[in-house]
Amino acid sequence: MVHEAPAETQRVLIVGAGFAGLAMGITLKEAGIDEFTILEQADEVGGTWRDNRYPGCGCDVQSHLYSFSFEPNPRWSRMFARQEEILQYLVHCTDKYGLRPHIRFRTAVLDARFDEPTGLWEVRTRAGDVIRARVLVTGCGVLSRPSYPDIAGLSTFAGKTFHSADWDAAFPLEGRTVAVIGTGASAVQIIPSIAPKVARLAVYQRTPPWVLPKPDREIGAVEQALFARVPALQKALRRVIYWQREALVLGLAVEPRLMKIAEAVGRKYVEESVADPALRAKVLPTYAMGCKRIVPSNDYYGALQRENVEVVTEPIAEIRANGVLTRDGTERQADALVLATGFQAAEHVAPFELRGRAGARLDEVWRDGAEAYLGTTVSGFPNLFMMTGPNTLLGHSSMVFIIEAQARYVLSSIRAMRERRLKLVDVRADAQARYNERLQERLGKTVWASGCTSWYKTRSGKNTMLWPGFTFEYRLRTRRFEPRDYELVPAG
Ligand code: N01
Repeated sequence: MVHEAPAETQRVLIVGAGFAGLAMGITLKEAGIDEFTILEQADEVGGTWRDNRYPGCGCDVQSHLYSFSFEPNPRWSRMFARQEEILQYLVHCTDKYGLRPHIRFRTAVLDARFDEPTGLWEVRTRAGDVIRARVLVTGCGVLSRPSYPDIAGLSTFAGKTFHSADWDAAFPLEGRTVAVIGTGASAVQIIPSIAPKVARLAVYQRTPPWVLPKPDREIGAVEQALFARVPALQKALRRVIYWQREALVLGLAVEPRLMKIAEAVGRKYVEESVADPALRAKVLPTYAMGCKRIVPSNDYYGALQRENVEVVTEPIAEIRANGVLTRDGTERQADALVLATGFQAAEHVAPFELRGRAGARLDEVWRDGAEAYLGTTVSGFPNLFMMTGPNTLLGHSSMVFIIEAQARYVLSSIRAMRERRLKLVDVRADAQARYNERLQERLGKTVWASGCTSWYKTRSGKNTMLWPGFTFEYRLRTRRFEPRDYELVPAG
């Protein structure tokens, strides 16, 4: 006989305890809303900063900005903190804001179904529990599902295979012959960190990244003490960093020709850093800067010029048991293969099976590319709010800024539901369509549409990832729930 556990009912159910889920929890708590639960599949908070532990892992946005506005950390040890320090910060926030009692660890969600008569989401966990919730918030991240390259013979490799997002620190790379596939943001951090340790390193580059110098440095005890004593100083620094980064939008999204200025800086950086003209030609990108994410690094070009490092631009033909064969017939031996090949992002599939009104499945609704309203709500999926949903990502600044804006928007929606005694809110299809039409029109004029391939776009070329403008515009537009954009169904 099968016993179904009785379902419990929550006011707000949040999935994921990374930056987004934690921000949502803190925002609710600070607003006096205590009836919420966060489901987390792992056994600690941190999301991407818990999972990505590859050598050299850190943030390429300055920590004074890449942190919550309401929880400045005067003790950042460098301008661009490393993974462990960011993870520690998130653990600190979890404890300080009393979120731990709200989090159910080791609880993965299997699926969620909207029940129209009750206006509740029914969420099933992998363990078979059913949790009902008036409001469901997904904070599952976009860059959480590793992308494994479709290269012939990959599974026949006899050595150790790592993906950047699933690093096995127990496997020492010292003295090994290593192949790294990919030269995106993750690879640019991994390569300089492992190059001095390994015997030989072959970097398989398909498209070179635009690299700019990174204004990184340690932050000494005196400066840290000053930030602790005079919080206004740290706030001022945060503002400076914010506006410096926002200025990039002028080139990325307003007038792409302005990117030529930044390209000149990037080209000069290559010329000054890379002595060998053949290597210079290999690493100098031929697409517009910013079309793919710009990667800051002070040690990447240096690492590529080490005696034991080789940059291979010949396409990979296949992976063999003991190495990598390129199309020119050369086989390079390898005992470890590092796949820095990114994430399955742009298809923006639902994080788990989500069924909205009339049983519609989100992955089917999104077959031709993900779409939402303000990157947060999707028509036909009432009372569902997605953190870092379609077209909320950034190519230039801190996602934490967007996450905070979104959390406030969700709070405003929850308040409206409570004040108006609503059973459900469902964004109007016409409001969502108009919003996306304008969004895609704007994206068509940006540098991201200038002809490169990137994880920002679906296979058919639709940019489902990036916000098309300044981040303050996003914040203004999400400052409160607008009832006229939604179908509102009153309770009973
Ligand atoms: O992944 P990517 P990532 N054969 O998709 C190559 C964030 N992040 O993990 O460009 C050969 O950028 C692919 O080549 P190409 C950040 O938002 C942030 O590095 O497609 N090569 C590319 O070089 C970032 O943008 C931080 O031609 C293949 C690489 O693999 C996002 O994560 C740090 C291939 C993939 O690059 C993803 O970055 C790290 C194949 N079959 C990451 N398939 C911060 O600091 C793929 N490639 C905040």
